[in-house]
Amino acid sequence: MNFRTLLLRSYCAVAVAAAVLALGACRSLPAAGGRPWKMALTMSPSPASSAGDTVFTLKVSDAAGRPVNGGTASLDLAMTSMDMGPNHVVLAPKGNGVYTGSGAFLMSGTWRCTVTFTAGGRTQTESLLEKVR
Ligand SMILES: [Cu+2]
Repeated sequence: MNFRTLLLRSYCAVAVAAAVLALGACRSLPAAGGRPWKMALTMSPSPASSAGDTVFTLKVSDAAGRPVNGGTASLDLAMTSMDMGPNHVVLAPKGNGVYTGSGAFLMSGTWRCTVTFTAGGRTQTESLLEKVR
């Protein structure tokens, strides 16, 4: 195993650990303690592809499960392995706590998708990792 292989393996281990952390944090999100909302992000296609645009759908609900309307929602997309510059996607309100928008993953690989949601003077951010084809 040469140095390059070792580096790649180290990177993969870190990426997997980060993915597990991100997903774990997402699933076990408490409604209280500074995180007022439950946010679920889905993508179409899934997994996302660098060959075309991806449609993002964010569903936001409060601690009681009621949809949160009247907020502003956006996404920032960044590769974990390199700086590709800013990639900001604004999500438009569709009612019933749903916010949608489309954006482009410019390369295949692992991307961090950071959601920022603001309503009633509070902001919550969450991120997940997407393996883009
Ligand atoms: Cu890249």
